Amino acid sequence: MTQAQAKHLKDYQAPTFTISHIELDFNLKGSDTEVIAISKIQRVGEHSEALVLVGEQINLVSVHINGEPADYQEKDNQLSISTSLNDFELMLVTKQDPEANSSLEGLYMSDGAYCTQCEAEGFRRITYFLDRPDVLAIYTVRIEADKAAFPFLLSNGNLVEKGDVSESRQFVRWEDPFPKPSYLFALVAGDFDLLEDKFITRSGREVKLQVFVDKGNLHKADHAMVSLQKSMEWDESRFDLEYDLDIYMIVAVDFFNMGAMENKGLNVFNTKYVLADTASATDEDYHGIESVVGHEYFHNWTGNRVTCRDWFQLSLKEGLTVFRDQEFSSDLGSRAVNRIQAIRVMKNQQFAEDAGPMSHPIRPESVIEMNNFYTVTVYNKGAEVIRMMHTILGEQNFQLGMKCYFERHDGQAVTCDDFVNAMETASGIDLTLFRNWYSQAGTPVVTVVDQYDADNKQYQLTVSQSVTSQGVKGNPLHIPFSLELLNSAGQPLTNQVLDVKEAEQTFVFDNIDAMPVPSLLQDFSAPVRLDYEFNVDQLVHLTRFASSEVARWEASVGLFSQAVWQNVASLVAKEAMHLDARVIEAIRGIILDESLDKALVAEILAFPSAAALIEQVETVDLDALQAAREFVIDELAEACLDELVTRYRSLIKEDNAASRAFKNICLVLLSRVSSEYEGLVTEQYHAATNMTDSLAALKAAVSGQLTCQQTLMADFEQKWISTPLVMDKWFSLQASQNTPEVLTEIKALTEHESFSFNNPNRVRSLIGFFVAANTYQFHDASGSGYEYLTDILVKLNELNPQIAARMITPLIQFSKFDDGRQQKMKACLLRLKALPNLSKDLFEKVEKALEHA
Ligand code: B3K
Ligand code: ZN
Repeated sequence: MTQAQAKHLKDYQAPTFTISHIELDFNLKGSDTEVIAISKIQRVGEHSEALVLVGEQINLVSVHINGEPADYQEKDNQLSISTSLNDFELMLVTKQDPEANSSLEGLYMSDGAYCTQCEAEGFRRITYFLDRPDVLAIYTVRIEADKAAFPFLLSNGNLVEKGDVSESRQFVRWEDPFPKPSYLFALVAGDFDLLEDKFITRSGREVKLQVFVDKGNLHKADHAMVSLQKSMEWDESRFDLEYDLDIYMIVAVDFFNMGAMENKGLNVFNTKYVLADTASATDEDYHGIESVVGHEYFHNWTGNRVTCRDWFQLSLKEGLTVFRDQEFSSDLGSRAVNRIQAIRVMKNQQFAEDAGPMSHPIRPESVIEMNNFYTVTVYNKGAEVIRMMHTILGEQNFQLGMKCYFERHDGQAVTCDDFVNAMETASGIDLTLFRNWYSQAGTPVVTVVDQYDADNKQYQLTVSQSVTSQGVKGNPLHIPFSLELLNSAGQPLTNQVLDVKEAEQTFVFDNIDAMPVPSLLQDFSAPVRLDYEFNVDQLVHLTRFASSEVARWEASVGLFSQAVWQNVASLVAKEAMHLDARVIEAIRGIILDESLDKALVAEILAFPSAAALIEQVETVDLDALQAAREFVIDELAEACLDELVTRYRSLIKEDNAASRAFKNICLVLLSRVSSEYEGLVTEQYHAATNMTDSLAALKAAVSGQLTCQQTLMADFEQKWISTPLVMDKWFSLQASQNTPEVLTEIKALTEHESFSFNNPNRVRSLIGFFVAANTYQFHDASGSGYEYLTDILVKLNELNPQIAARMITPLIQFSKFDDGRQQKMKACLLRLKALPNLSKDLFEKVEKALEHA
């Protein structure tokens, strides 16, 4: 039965009891696993209410208070305990079967190892508890298990005791000195290979670093270890933050619902974000590992030392930590490329979320299933909001604000307002209007109209803003609007950040000799849609002269997008398609410009995806879009053939990630123009000494539908059949095929020996990839893609509701599609709504989508 009770931020109440200490005793015995929890509980304030704890999917064996059987009631996942005591010890005994737990929340098994995932509300699947982030307790954990099968028994904090219970069983005891909320609790028991190293903090303390991986994978743990060391060093130098325990552990498991989890001192990671060697991981994988290892490490201060008062404040830790990991990657690698990738997530995914039924402010006001709010809005728009504060305050004031935040709140569970207050106090800058970013949903539209007055040598910009979310109009926001003005020779006249605070404002620039070309909203200085009518000449000028590399990329996206939409219009008007020679020349110039960062050129030549283009318009004719997009890319590739071949041939000789990225995009473009280049593809595939190059060759073969495709795919499969993370890449490639047969093939692949519906990585790589990235085939007019996704969701609704709710996204973002497709998507949602056992996770999204239908 669905329990679909929404919780509201406005109803927040402080806890009426608190728990200062908890001693957990795990007796790991498969389906008969027992947990004894002894908590020291204190009544808060004067009241006579019962103590109400929450628990799910566990069997209660006994309840004692101060050693005596207690008076309790267990109903609807709540354990209500009546007592007049103000300060007491509660002992609970519960049993559960981790092997039967396919939701991967609470205590479960991954490939024979026990592990836990408690955020957001998984601890209640371990014992009845005050499972809310504003109850902070000191944890002591005893784990007992079979010695041979589980040589490593891990939990948070420091190992204080270890011994044998019998010949076959051993125990350990861990103590975490830092009070923490239950969502940061973790336990792992298993047999692993272990990579050990250390880090000396700037105050001279030695921290033991451990990375645990599945047996046989030790050689793939180095990059994660180095990334951890770099993260520790960076947090000291840029944020003045030092690690606080004597040990930091990372465990990689293959069965995991998301990327990783920042449990205190014991991070649990998806293998995807740990394991790498050049043979099996791409440059992109290496970058992802560095960024996620950093992200989880940075949580130790922004999340663990200072945590959230309630889950509505999730962006307090996530927005801030994403901002920190983005800065980490940008300080270590290319700032422009990292920024471009972050902008893509915002424009392609977050804007779509904000335009759909799941639109919510970065601090949501109402939630049914908390797991549904680990969103691109809370994380990525949340990070943009922190970035805007950073832009408004500047690095120095921002760091003073961080310092003030930790001085005030270390060891506490606080709100987003507390963070903004600290920034305001430390900088002296008024952030009153800025706070609207936390409470308002929707993507603001910033419209710019410019005018040049030759007599007075004045250039004038009128900037207006408006935001509506689900029909509700919002208030003006404080928008840092970064701009550069370029003269006709490409020289910068000014580069500054305007403070836009009103519904409409005019900015005047004096001593401007001629109409300049404006680079607007540089580097995406605010998460808004920019509405300004650029013409082709202006965009070409910007691709050549904008000081910001990100702005050059943006201008190229503008050129490409305009070309596609003009051709869509031509198709609708039954006119011939055409590509402006100026666009071709601009792209040719970029391919030939040796002074440009190769990684940037690769980003430019990646051209906006169908999904990215759909985000630019209100409604879409998918068939016309496909034809127009393919036409523009083909025209560009054909026109630049010689240049692409030349650059490809010289790039082959270089051995670095940026050159590989540029070279591989050349190969993809060449392979779509003519089968003449098939030789280059097979040559690269066979000569490749790293996964980046072999996978790129394979991609070129699949996207160009070359005859070698089948042979290469079969070769790859046979080579990597025992490496699950590489098979994920193969599954995604299969799912990426833009052919009508792809759905039949996907169905067959769910029977493949490497595939399992129980493993989220496999499900995401095959089915998740198809629904999210194979836009044309998923949205086939027959509705077959929608029906298939619905069949899968029915299955996952029982197996793993969190994954089901993640994958439903393309089915609820239907507003831009034609009536026929919309009707078919809605029919699928109705089918889900009728399920007798619909999970809270799917219920919340299906209901919202149907409300907006
Ligand atoms: N905090 C975790 C995410 C937990 C998701 C729960 N459904 C990972 C992270 O953001 O670092
Ligand atoms: Zn996080």
